[in-house]
Amino acid sequence: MSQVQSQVKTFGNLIGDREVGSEQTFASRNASELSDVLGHFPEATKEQVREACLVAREAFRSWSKTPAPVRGELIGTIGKALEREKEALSRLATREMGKTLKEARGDVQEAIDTCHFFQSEGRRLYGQTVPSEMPNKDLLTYRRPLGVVGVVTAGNFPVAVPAWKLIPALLTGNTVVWKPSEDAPACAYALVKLMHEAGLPAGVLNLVFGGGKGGAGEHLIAMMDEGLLNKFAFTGSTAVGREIGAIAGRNLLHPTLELGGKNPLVVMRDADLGNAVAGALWASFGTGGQRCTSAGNLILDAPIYDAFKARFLEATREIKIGDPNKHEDVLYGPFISKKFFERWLEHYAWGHEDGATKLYGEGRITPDNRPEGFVGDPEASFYGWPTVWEGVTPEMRLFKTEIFGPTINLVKVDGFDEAIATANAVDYGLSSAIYTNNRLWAHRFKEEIQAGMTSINNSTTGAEAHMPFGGIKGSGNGTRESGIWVIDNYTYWHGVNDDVSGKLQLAQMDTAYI
Ligand code: UN1
Repeated sequence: MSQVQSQVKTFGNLIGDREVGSEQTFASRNASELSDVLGHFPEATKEQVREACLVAREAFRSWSKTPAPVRGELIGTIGKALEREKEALSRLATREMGKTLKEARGDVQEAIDTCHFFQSEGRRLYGQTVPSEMPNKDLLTYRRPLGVVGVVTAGNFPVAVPAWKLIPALLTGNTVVWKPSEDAPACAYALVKLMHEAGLPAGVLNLVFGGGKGGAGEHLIAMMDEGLLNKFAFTGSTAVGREIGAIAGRNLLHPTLELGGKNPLVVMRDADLGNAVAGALWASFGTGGQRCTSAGNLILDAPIYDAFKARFLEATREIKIGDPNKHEDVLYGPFISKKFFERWLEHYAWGHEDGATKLYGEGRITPDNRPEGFVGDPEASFYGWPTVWEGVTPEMRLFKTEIFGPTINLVKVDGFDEAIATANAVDYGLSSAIYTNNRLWAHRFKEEIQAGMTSINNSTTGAEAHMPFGGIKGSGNGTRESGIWVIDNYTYWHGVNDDVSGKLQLAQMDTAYI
């Protein structure tokens, strides 16, 4: 082990008030400089994951009884701590995940906004009083926490997306065991430490590290079958989401599932082309295409096809790519991991085999093959060329499959009806966008698009922290994150009949009957 590596810290799982290591560890690396190790993290064993669930179960007893306004105040304190640590946490996210600093700041800001939003919800976890059929009887409803929530998150939004789950789950009185992405464990550790230091009691939020398949993620999912979890919340692939959904289903749990997307961005013949090109460029290549809200297909109305294509390609050639730790002005950095890079690279073969035409892009950026705007060290990490395809049709894998990297398809259609049919011809339904000034087309798009989120004259990305986030079809099971709707996912309704009449009163029955 070299001098430098031996100074790298080894972190533990955070279970209750203990930091617990495991025999096996994995390294988290600077996404832009793979030789730079941020830390070593444990591969939590099944016993450790079970232990974390038991600790969370114990902590639930007191946390669920803590008055909701008090829990809300604590969420507010966490929000303030995040504000104080915003710059440090953003830089950590940029280093670990490879997104630009501007975006990392947005990632942390979204978590801060989430805290601000839910802080006061602690004072608004209203129930209802309901009129009874009978005199001298009160009917009341209460929201109750579910219990222990298992959380598994992806690495592309290492702060915001976990916060979408942790903050409302905790606010409503649940306790949590969180398994973050193996691509962003340092951000997770920093976030949980910050929450504990802000005053969150030990055991209320537990952190276990490791991989998905065969690792801590799978162990946590298995805890549903052991009866140790009352809810599961997941952001990640549709394939894993389906497995979680099946296991949750047989345990009668209703999981929160935020899954993949293949989001259409439509540009109609009357659109403001400058605005559309800017939005499409960001939707396609921002975050290196590694958002679940990134655009997957640009569906272009025939009359503007050539003009759009020319301007889009010109803008694509000018994209600045490189190490976001060193260059604040790059549009995107490296892939979050080799695994994601390799998956992305595979789509080149699909494109060629299925008969699409590649207009731009050369796969991995290498020392002797780099785009004009590249300012990084190609050997330090995995960088992908911004890639543009045309002649893509709905049967092709390029059209149908979420690729999660810097690649985009130009799909030519003729008129609104074909545009909307093409936009709906994928198995996903997360985000969507249309560029048009025609109010009827915009209206019809809102009505007819199969998606959980829609932008009119803006990118497919960029949902705000108080709007319902989530999809339909292969993008999820209808649960939502962000905003007030989330409360329903982390609580159940408890109906209470309080009879003060002093005699037996029966609903739906004539009392004289008994
Ligand atoms: C994700 O990619 O998992 O709407 C979340 C957006 C961000 C969140 C993306 N606010 O693009």
